[in-house]
Amino acid sequence: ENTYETILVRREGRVGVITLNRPKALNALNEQTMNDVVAAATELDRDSAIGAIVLTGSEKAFAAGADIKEMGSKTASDMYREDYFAAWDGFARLRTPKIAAVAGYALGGGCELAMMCDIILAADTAKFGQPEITLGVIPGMGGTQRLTRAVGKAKAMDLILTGRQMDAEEAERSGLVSRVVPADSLLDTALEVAAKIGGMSKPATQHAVETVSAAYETTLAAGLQYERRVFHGLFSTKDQKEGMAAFAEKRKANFSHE
Ligand code: CO8
Repeated sequence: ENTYETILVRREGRVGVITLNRPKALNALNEQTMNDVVAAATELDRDSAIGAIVLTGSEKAFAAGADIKEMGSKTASDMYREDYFAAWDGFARLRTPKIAAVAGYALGGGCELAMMCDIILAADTAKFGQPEITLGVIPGMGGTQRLTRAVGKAKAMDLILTGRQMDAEEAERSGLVSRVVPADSLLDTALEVAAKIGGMSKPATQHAVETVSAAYETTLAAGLQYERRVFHGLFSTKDQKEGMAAFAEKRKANFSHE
């Protein structure tokens, strides 16, 4: 399965693991990485044998941002014509739960890529930041929008205008990450969380991802209506019948992901 240039892909039970693998560039994200991650994650998303995706990097860096060397000499017209990095939207949109397991640097596009995932788990070594301002630009892969929704305006402005890094503890306190764990147990924790999610009904977890994500984009009334429609609709799945029968029969549910 490792036919990719910039990432490693493996499966552990119902969990797909994508590891960013450009160690010499601290996993800086170039177009090849984007194409690799989007292709691998899309394949995992479509596979009913996979119930969760873990995206991780190295001990030193989740990803130190978009590849500055690839971008540096492009003109505005190049960027517009290529619609540079727009394909990342295809990753953000996938509905199979995605967990970012972040150790070391998650800067610029690296922080933005983590925020495209549904859950961020951080090692105590993690450092988050949007340093684009120091390069004479602003975040361009969702930082001004997703970070602001995650941590609020005051902290987002502070981070984006100064370019400073935020450690794991501050990231947890601010609501950007769901848990901080010792660096040497990061991957085990991520795999454990992913295996647990992967054992649930995949249609249910996918709809949970879609409905929670909608809370970022809609009014409360429309979101509640959407949630109720999705809830009603899930009664068409075999997994709903199995899950509720298993409860009544005091046994563990055995989901078929249909
Ligand atoms: N791009 C390219 N190469 C990088 C990047 C990067 N973002 N980050 C690190 N590298 C390379 C370094 O150039 C170096 O290569 P070499 O050995 O050939 O000189 C190698 O990785 C190791 O890096 P350092 O020697 O700098 O390692 P340090 O431990 O001294 O420092 C840091 C680590 C602090 C992470 C430092 O590397 C750094 O500041 N990196 C840049 C961080 C940054 O500014 N990121 C934001 C990039 S811009 C961005 O992400 C915009 C996204 C939106 C694009 C959307 C388009 C529409």
